[in-house]
Amino acid sequence: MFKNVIVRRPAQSLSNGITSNPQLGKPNYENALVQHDNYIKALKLCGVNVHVLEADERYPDSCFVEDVAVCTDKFVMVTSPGAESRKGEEKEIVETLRNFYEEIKFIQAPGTLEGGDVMMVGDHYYIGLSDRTNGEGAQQLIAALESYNMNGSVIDMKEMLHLKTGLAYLEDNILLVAGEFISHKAFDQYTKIIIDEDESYAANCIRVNDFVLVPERFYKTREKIEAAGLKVITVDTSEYMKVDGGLSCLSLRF
Ligand code: CIR
Repeated sequence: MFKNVIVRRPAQSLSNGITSNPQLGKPNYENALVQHDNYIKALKLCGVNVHVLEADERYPDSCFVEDVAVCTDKFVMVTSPGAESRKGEEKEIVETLRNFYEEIKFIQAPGTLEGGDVMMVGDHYYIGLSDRTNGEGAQQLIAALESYNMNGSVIDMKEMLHLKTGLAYLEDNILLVAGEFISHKAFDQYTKIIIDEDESYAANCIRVNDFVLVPERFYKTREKIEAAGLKVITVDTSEYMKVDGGLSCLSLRF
């Protein structure tokens, strides 16, 4: 069960966020704020306490707070973003994390790691080796996990921005999979829900206690998740999609 969630309000500079989809246009700030309000409301429906941090204009992507820390039951790892414009964002979360964790660890250079590349399945953490997360960063996280009797493994990847761009663990052995992860051997033991190519953005869902948050207007994905017996809440994240962000990126859950 998750008790706490941390989010950061979007900055007006979100329009300068990193994107691989410039053809979608720039995010509209007013809409982004409304969508963020609705995201917070949906999280509250899941029964968690939502801690809302102020916008940080210096970092266009700072609302994607998932990338700056990896929260486990026993410790928190402050990451080291691989994207140049995001370096330093991680420092701004440390004071907040001190309210929740006694054990705070830090990824050290030359290691890089972004939380979007880390997927928790019980005590096991899958770590995607993406353009943002390198082997050194992954090994530092694995060593920290092992010192607390947990473990991790690395996943090679080629196409996706982050591991969780194409994967979401929905508990009960159910895994949402898209694109390059559909036939990845590492995930053979799971009951897979395969995301259609035209809905691949919707692979970035989150299970929060009794509900799965699913992006709005991805009808086939929603149907498949409901058919697996799970309760769905939809949230519109279209403004965040324009800068490659989704439901998981917008929060830290622990
Ligand atoms: C970035 O490229 O860093 C942001 N525009 C999007 C971050 C998405 N975060 C995530 O998938 N965890």
